[in-house]
Amino acid sequence: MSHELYKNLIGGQWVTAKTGKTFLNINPADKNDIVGEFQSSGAEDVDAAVKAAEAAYKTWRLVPAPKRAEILYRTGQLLEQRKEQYAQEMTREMGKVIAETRGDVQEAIDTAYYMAGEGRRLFGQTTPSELQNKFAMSVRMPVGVCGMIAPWNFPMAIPSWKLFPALVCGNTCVIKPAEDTPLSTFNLVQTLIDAGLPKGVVNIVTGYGPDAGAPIVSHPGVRAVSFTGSSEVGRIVGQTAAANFKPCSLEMGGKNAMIVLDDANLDLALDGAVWGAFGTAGQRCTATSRIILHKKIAADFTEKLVARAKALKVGNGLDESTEMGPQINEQQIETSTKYSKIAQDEGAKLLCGGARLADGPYANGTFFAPTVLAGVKPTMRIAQEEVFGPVVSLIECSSFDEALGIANGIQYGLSTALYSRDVNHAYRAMRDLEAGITYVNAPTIGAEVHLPFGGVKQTGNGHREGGTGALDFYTTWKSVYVDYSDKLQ
Ligand code: TXE
Repeated sequence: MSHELYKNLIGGQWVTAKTGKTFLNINPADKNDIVGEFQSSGAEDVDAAVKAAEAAYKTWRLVPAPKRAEILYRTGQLLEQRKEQYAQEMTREMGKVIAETRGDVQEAIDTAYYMAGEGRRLFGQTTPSELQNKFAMSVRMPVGVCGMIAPWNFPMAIPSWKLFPALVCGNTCVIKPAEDTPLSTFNLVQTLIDAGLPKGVVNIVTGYGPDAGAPIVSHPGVRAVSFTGSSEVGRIVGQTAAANFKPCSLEMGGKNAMIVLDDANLDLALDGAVWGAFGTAGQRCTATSRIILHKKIAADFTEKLVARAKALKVGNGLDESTEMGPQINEQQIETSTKYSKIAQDEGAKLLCGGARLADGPYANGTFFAPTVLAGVKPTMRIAQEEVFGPVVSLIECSSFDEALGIANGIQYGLSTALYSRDVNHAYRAMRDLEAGITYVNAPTIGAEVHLPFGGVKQTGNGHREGGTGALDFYTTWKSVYVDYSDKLQ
């Protein structure tokens, strides 16, 4: 079957990479289905994209913010019309089930409308001055050209979290989507263009991380970098940005805990566990990967969770009845397989899954069985390291205090959940769980776009996407003093 060739978007033109190389975007549910062919770009292509963004910045920064916002508003409207088509294409390139890819596009729609509203706010401050006849204020200024490096697990939502606030603030952008899911970024940016975005304001360069991502981070014309991805790459990106004195937003991994106490609504907790652990086939930075169970309810909860995990319908996400899609690629299969084995070697008990699904309908894809491991101890590698697959660890505890200690005893700090009907426990969880996000009686996944998103400890470097935190990253403060005394000082 023939497939489409996609080109880089530089200065409003669709151009091939100077490298002359391309790569294929393949459906993880069916390796024979080629979604598209994309440019495998290098430093020269990035340089051209940055120069185009610098040229566009000269005029875009002067467009009034409410007018920039109108383009985002129209983008939201167009995305609503295109939602089903884009969701289907996203499931084809990423694998997650169609209900989730509809949610991914919806997240971009919500972000478009939310950031469109910010175009009429972008508040600064007026303050008293120390002197008579002098006025003092602080105003938000755009940063300039922003570089964006995106992962594959939220192929449209995450690019929208980066692009939309950057644009409303008056920045221009060079974005590199993940090599596994570039099409959704093209769909998003095409929608911005159809909504009236001027040429060169957003530029797309596709390719592999070291070839096309690294030059974005080090390019002197790029004034800020936003990265979502692995901790290993995040460290390199952060170090390069720091060496060049660039603001850099890093959002990386998680090892998210759900605590279930003996006074919890167990059915609710069970639903939260299944969705949190196996939604997006476990490939979320907020996925529930540790469930800390009070020993009084542990046996009952475990039995029901295993039954639910075994009953999940795994398959092609385009089938409406599928509950869990494939892993994005072979590397993710290897990681899930490796950690299932490491856990057992360290003494955990495999209750279900633990292996690739390779037969019959699964033969052409990268499918992994929903996996539950019991008897996990907090110090085991499976309880400490991110798997990013449908693999959940069950850890028993005897008290709420012990549960808090286990939940906090990791290097990450992204999302956490407590299931309990005790209001005192709920407020203590809110205060004491070391994480950027805490849910009470809800799973570890399900962020809303107008709240800050990000983590503490090694999950990130303190910046937030979503909410007004994004505006803080994509603007820089300028203090302005106006002396209207008409006197020599
Ligand atoms: O991530 P990478 P991968 C975690 C998760 C997963 C692991 C590997 O644990 O198993 O990362 O996934 C670009 N300079 N998360 O390999 O490599 C790359 O091209 C600049 C968590 O996909 O970090 C892609 O666009 N850029 C995460 C992006 O970085 C580079 C979501 C992410 O790729 C680069 C995804 C370089 N040297 C994975 N090398 C989350 N927080 O949700 C790669 N890239």
